[in-house]
Amino acid sequence: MEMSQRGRKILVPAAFLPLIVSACTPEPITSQGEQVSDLYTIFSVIAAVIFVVVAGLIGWSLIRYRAKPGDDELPPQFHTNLKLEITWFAIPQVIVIGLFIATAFVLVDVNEEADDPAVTVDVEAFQWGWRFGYSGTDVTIIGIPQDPAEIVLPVNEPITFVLNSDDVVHAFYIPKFLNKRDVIPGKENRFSVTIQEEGTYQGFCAEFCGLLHDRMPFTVQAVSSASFESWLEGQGDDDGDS
Ligand SMILES: [Cu+2]
Repeated sequence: MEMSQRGRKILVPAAFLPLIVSACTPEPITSQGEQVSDLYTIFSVIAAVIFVVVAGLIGWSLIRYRAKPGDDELPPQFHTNLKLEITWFAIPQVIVIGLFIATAFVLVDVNEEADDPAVTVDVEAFQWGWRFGYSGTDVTIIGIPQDPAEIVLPVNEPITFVLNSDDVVHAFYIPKFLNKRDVIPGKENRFSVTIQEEGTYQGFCAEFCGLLHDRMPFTVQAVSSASFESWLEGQGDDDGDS
């Protein structure tokens, strides 16, 4: 009786592992981020089930086969159980192949560039700030440590970011996108997202790039298409100064 209660004390919290793990992931606000988040959840649930089964079996065999008073000899020893060995080889293979396929599908989807993005933002990173150019307009928003950039983007429309660096390697990171891309001098990186929720989201440089690396935050404000259009027009009137 005491054994099963103790077992339950360990196994019940273990069942909450996926919740604990997924709590570490920011709530995604893009359709691509949602796919990544779902993938995390699948991994977490499978990992939690494996943990519970393995820990449970170890616990059970420790208790069930423990030495009892008067047990002076080793229990019968045996080796080779082909069926069992094939089973415990096959199960992890199936799980890993399944996770690999699921990951490949998500990666292909997430990396797919929008055919006809509503907005293309040319992002240039430099020591230490960002230059955001709205392609097809002369609107440019520049952020420096004393005055971080605030950019505005529409929701429910595909947006493509084109990343370039003036100097060293930086990384473009908006945690709520669940997406982080290196910004490499001489190599253009591109990705597309569709933001699904209006709001203000913080962005960072996520690659140590020198003294003021930590002073490169920027803000993304996601608004309705109509608000975005009028904001963009307003920026044009100001000669694109932020
Ligand atoms: Cu940087």
